[in-house]
Amino acid sequence: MLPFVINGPSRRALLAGTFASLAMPSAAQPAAADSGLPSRPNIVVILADDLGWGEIGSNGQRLIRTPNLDRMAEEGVRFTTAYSGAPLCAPSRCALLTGLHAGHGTVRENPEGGPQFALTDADVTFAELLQLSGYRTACIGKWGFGPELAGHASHPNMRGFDEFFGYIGHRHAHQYFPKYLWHNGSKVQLDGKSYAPHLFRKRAIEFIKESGEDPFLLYFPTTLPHSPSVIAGDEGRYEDMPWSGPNRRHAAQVDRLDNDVAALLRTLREAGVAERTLVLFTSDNGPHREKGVTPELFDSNGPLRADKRDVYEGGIRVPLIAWSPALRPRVVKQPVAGWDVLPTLADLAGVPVPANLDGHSFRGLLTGDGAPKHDHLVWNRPDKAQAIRRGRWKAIRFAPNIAGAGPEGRVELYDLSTDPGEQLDLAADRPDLAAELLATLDASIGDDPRIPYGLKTEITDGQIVVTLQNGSTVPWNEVRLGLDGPRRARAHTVARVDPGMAISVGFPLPAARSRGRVVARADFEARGRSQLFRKTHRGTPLSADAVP
Ligand SMILES: [Ca+2]
Repeated sequence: MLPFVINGPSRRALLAGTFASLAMPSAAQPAAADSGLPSRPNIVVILADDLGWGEIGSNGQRLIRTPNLDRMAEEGVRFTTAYSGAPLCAPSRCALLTGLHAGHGTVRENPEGGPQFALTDADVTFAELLQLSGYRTACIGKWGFGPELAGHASHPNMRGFDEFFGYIGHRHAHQYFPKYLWHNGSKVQLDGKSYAPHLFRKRAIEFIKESGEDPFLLYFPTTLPHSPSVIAGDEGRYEDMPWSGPNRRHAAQVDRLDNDVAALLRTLREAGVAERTLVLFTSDNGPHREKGVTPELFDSNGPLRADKRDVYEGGIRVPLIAWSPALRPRVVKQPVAGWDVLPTLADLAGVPVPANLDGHSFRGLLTGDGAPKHDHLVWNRPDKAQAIRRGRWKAIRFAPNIAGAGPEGRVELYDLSTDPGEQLDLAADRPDLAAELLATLDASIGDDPRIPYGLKTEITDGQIVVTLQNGSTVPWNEVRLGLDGPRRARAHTVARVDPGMAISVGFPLPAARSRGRVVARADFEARGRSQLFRKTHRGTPLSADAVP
């Protein structure tokens, strides 16, 4: 059977408009010689849940001790002005994983009583990019998108993670002693007596110890210190503090988080891989005030205003620390955002970055080489409040009848260079500036279709069809498509797949007797760098006689 080839623009690319108009700096530049980071490092992303900017010692915390995070910040790169994608869980995680802010991302709100919002097949996560290029990938902790369904497009196994262990939905993650957790496509029944953060730490340590030749990505979205303030055992050094029970236990949760981070760093060192690993530590939004926790006691937002759910700085500015023995200590004041993480990780892994992202790589800020500055940053909770920061200025627009706003809504304007606490509203003095910022905000929100990216496989007409979709900004040259697996099919070569284009090649199905794991592969060159993408076929059984 001859291979067939379709080399044409994908449907979505046609919908997405012109590539020529894209001005986004590409993350796929060749690595700087003196970058200080090894090529294709292991990557660990630790995401705290509802940890405020001011809740770690290196950002000025006085009551809660975080000696391990403080040491990490001292040895590594501490960002003073890092923002989450949203002031609450699901949209913040969507931005982190997909490189899109909440004006473009798939998930822009937490559900209010309804089902958990889902990621889709169009969402290319940082895990998918790294998995395609040969990283071993795991997500251990709270995923935060529904439904709880194996094989669903929103399941972490379908979004680039070889391994998933944890909670799928965010409400389930409120149970610190869960009755079950998901491991890949199965529910693991538990006795309700195991503290989930302990299980997560244990599995993450094992995952690091399983390091082999391939680099790895460990995404570790812990539930700490999200409410309820449940800990395992006693309150440790906070037991005798004259605070409410929830506040003592909240402090103990942060202590536990600090110890979990220490355990992961220790494991990296003991496994001998620390030198070629980059660890990012951040939080998904500002501090919570739930179930008796009072952020005022701890000054959890530092000098900033408000907390979780607000688009004031306290809701969206978060700790961000980058650590690797290969990095020199530095403090970075340039604003970066959660949607910069995907392009940064793609840059580090040398993978062509998807087109139409909102983020930029901040790799150069880790090494002192500099990185492109955002013209503006936006946060979008359509039914509550929206915000935009451009340089020193920040404008906020509340939805009608929200937060004391009247039926017309309310606009506020702050100069963050002189007023980081957002106390002096200048909207009445500078209505022109506020209007200009809000016009930019409005133009930043939309539903651009995503351009398909990556490798996919499907079984049709007695063949396994491998499709390579160039959803990046640069041509992919000398493309060779083929199969790994029980019987290596002969590769098929084409000269070039342009941005927005796809190529499909059909290969004969492996015979029933050799049924097993089949892996599609694409070898190509992008911007002078050779690439190898591999993807394991999922779904339909791989035998000729199983095809209807
Ligand atoms: Ca959160």
